[in-house]
Amino acid sequence: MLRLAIQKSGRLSEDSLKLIRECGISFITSSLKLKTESTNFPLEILYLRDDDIPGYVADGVADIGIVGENVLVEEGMQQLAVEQLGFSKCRLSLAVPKGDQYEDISDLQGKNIATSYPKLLQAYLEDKGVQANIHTISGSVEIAPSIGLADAICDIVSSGSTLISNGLREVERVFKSQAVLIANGGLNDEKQEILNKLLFRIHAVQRAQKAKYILLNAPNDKIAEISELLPGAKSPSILPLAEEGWSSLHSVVNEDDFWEIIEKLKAAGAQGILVVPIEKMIV
Ligand code: PRT
Ligand code: ZN
Repeated sequence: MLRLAIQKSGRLSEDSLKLIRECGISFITSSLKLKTESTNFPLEILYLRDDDIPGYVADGVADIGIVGENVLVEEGMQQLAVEQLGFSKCRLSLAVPKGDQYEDISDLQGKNIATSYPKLLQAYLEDKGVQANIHTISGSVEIAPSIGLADAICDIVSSGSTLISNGLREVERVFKSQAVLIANGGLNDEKQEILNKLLFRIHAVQRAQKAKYILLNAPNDKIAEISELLPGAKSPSILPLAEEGWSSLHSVVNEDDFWEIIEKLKAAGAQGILVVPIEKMIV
């Protein structure tokens, strides 16, 4: 049985559980429980505070875990990272009161900066050749300038609305983060095999999230031109329609180039275009 540590309650919890469920792994959750076992996969889930996850994985109390890269790197444990998971995207940024003069990072020379991420901030300032006084606080960093505790802050930002509502302006991006899967370096063969199975499923889910299944009708004399526009897994599947001279083409397109392709397909004579989500994608 592989032991997975996820955040008990916070911004990573829901998406971590969703990913595991999308991998077809069932389990019963209860807010009172500290751990659960899957009913159909050799996985046990431990619910922990996010800050404790890297340490527990490094010590082998948990075999694998899901945590923000910001926490992982701040704790100096980036060697545990297996792969980025694409959710809980955010950035660690420097911000100053919005009325303050700020041109570049040298304006922070000798200033007081409040943060919960002293190591990441220190590394950034050193890289830029700036010396500042870092005040480490564990929460409510955004109020530090207004209570006179600091001249600037360095905190996690996602939409930016917390900064705005506290009269602050984002001036530097220190670190980009997202959820990452981490693993203990010394897993035995059995556990490694379970992890490989889990990764196989995660990859299938991730691939499917980026891809869309596309179906369209085309006159037969346009099939070659339209097929060129459809990258697909291999080449499009082509089925004759009941109407003479027409075919149905099926393929897969990437979400990122989706709108551009649709325009081109229409221009090339495609009709009745349907785009549907894909649940899993195995290559
Ligand atoms: O209790 P526990 O210690 O487990 O949780 P926590 O309170 O330490 O962490 P939590 O749940 O707040 O965040 C967990 C992880 O989610 C972080 O380590 C990041 O990797 C990621 N994440 C993604 C965020 C945000 N987005 C985020 N917006 N973490 C925090 N915030 C906070 C930020 O600190 C600020 O207060 O949200 C506010 C800013 O949000 P916007 O949208 O107003 O910019
Ligand atoms: Zn935390």
